[in-house]
Amino acid sequence: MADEVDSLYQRLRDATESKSLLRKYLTPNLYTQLKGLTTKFGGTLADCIRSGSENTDSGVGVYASDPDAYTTFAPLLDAVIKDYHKVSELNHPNPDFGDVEHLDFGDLDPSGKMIVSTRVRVGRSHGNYGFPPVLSKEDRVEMERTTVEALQKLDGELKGTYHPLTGMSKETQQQLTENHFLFNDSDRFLRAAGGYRDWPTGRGIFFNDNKTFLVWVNEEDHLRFISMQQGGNLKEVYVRLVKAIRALENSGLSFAKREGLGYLTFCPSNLGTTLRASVHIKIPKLAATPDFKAFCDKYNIQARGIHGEHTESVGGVYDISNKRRLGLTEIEAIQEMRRGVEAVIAEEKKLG
Ligand code: ADP
Ligand code: CIR
Repeated sequence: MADEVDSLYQRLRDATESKSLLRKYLTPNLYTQLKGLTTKFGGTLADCIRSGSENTDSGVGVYASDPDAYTTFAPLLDAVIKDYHKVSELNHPNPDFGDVEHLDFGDLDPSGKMIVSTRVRVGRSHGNYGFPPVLSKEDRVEMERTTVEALQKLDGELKGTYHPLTGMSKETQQQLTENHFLFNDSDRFLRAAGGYRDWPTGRGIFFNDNKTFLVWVNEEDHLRFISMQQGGNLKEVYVRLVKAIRALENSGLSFAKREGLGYLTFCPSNLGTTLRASVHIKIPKLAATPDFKAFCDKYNIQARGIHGEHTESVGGVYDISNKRRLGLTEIEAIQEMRRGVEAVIAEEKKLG
């Protein structure tokens, strides 16, 4: 709808205080060039900018309506991707998980005093479906069915059960969310992007008995694979995730991928490796310094609150993770996070 995209764009331009990458790169000329275009999946510029225009405090502000948006709206998305991931060219390398038999790290906090838990996740998209703004309810249900079929083939440590949100009690959902396992529909950025359409249909969570391997189905991305456990043993968490990725790639699912961009995801901040490795870590002293943000930027790490993005810290515990996911390999992203976490631990001790 031409009127909608014009009014979204106007809201964005009027928000002179906005620091989003969307506002930075969607110039008047580029807007004129892109506003009438439509992707092969029927995605529009309005679908891509709705979240950042309605939430002008966004950091990124733009979502891809579907895999083809990365081509149709490339002049906008490429600029955002390069800025977010700090790369000058879009030549993302082939996947490389490193030599998982001989990793040069283990527990990042052998004292057990600072790291509460460790989690590594990747996102994956089914190649032949669009992202939430263009997805029908039927498509989402069909994707859920295909995904669950593949998940049910997992065995050993990865063997688990699928729990659809439809029919799950509010109490169970709340408990799983509080314990950091499950997602909910409370992110206003994702809501504005269309991420909660037909909620909760087609969404759910798969996990093994001890909840160390989990799969989110139709949260922000079609799939999120998650490995997590208490404490700081990054090696165990990472090796389990790599095992899961390999098993699921051989289970009949095919994932959207693009030369130079790596794996495709709904949010351009997640492209490439799609990997976010995080610790929940007690750093009350470092976090209270005025230089905390600059410290994180120096190591290419990001601090979030303990209930995920856009939430607050509780009791000096922060979620510290690698910020960049594109332009480096999976093992390099892990090493970037590891170096950052080691620096955070050293700095917190120095301040003590
Ligand atoms: P994502 O990692 O999928 O980008 P969020 O930042 O929203 O998304 O985090 C998702 C959930 O994972 C939240 O409930 C958050 O508390 C939990 N989480 C993230 N990192 C850790 C960690 N290291 N330990 C335990 N829970 C974590
Ligand atoms: C925003 O633009 O702030 C939200 N749409 C979330 C973007 C993802 N953020 C990130 O830093 N990885």
